Amino acid sequence: MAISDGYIDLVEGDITRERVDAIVNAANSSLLGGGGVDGAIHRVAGPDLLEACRAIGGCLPGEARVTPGFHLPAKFVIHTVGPIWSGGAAGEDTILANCYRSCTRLAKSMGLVSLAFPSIGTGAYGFPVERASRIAVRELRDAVDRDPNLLTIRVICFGDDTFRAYARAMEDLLD
Ligand code: AR6
Repeated sequence: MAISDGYIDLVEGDITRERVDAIVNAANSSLLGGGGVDGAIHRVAGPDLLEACRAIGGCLPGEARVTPGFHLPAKFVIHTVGPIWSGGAAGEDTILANCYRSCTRLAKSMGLVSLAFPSIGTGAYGFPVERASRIAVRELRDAVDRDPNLLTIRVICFGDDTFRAYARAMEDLLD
């Protein structure tokens, strides 16, 4: 399943298969791997990715760091760290928005023009997907508006529930 609003291509699938300039990883602050999309990316990229992450030494929530993609079809991996959901009054929205901004800013500084994002924060970290999808859609549309060189932003949803939440957010947030 796939839809587009002229800013974002929304796709149901597996981000490790994306042949783009960079895929985004929903990592943790250690950058030393984990489950979910992080585990999937490390499995396909191979052990060199862990070494590259170890050399970086960590990443604060809302920030982003880049490594090569190694055995992935994507050239680079942009690692970002979402907020750990604790009810929504602890700055989670801002941290999540900062994740998207940090990733697109880093991509722009490197001249990368095609990016694929997972649904950051909505798995192990527990961010409600309806709320997260609205933040993601808003931030990614703003990024496209700010950077005319950004050709492609894909959001890769793992499963139908996530896809439907993002599709609703794209529809509801049309001006
Ligand atoms: N392609 C695209 N999306 C995926 C894939 C995939 N191959 N696999 C899972 N997802 P999560 P978080 C979706 O838990 O909530 C890790 O252990 C998943 O269904 O990966 O930011 C890290 O090391 C969900 O919709 O990331 C951290 O410790 C979305 O990706 C922690 O989890 C995000 O779920 C980060 O938690």
